[in-house]
Amino acid sequence: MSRETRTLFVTALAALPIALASYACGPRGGTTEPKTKPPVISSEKFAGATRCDATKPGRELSYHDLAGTGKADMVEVMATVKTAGGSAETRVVCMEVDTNRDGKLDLLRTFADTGDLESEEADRNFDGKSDIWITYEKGVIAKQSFDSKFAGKADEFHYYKDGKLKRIERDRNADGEIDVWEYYVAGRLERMGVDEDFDKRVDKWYRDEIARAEQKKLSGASAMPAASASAAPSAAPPKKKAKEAQ
Ligand SMILES: [Ca+2]
Ligand SMILES: [Ca+2]
Ligand SMILES: [Ca+2]
Repeated sequence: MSRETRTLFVTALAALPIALASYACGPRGGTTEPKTKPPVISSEKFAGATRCDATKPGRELSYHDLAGTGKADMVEVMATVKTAGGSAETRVVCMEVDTNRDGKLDLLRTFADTGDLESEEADRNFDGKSDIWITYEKGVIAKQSFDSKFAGKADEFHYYKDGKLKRIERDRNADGEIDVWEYYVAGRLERMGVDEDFDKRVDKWYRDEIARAEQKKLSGASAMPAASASAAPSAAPPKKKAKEAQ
């Protein structure tokens, strides 16, 4: 099982959802009973962990030793939920994993009563603080937030519609205000607005440069819009969108 755990972690860095398939089927069958349990379960550590509150009535906590080291490296919270058909069923509503086996849980997943993935949260640098948060709507990715500098707060936000990336917002100077807006069409960066002096207004829109860069990329050359390139006519800065970000 150690390989699976490792795979999970690697995937957690880049694209948490992909790893889910292997877990959704449940590692429970293959796990051994751990001799020791991790010191904390996440309710206190992860913001989105109310689903993990095993003290609620009808909830049940179980510990698993995926790596076979004798220590628990995974916790699951089961709850009795009502299915669409009206019958009661026991399902996993929360799972937490210690991906690097340092005794601390660093990956959290919560599931809706329907069984759909609801949220993911992870501590990628194992400093005890979450630095990536993902939310899902009916099991489909809706938003990803990153603390890209491990500074204690999210500074990069990816928004999705119907599971497809639509917009990325970045806060480059860590003042809590978005200063780069990137818009994606069919998975490709179409235009980008940059607030260069951090006054919350876009100073430069890149459009033609991006199109040219895409062309170059296709012909094998490296590509990003050059800062010196002339900017396309500017539209009003998307202020509302900046506020959307937490
Ligand atoms: Ca860990
Ligand atoms: Ca962290
Ligand atoms: Ca900023």
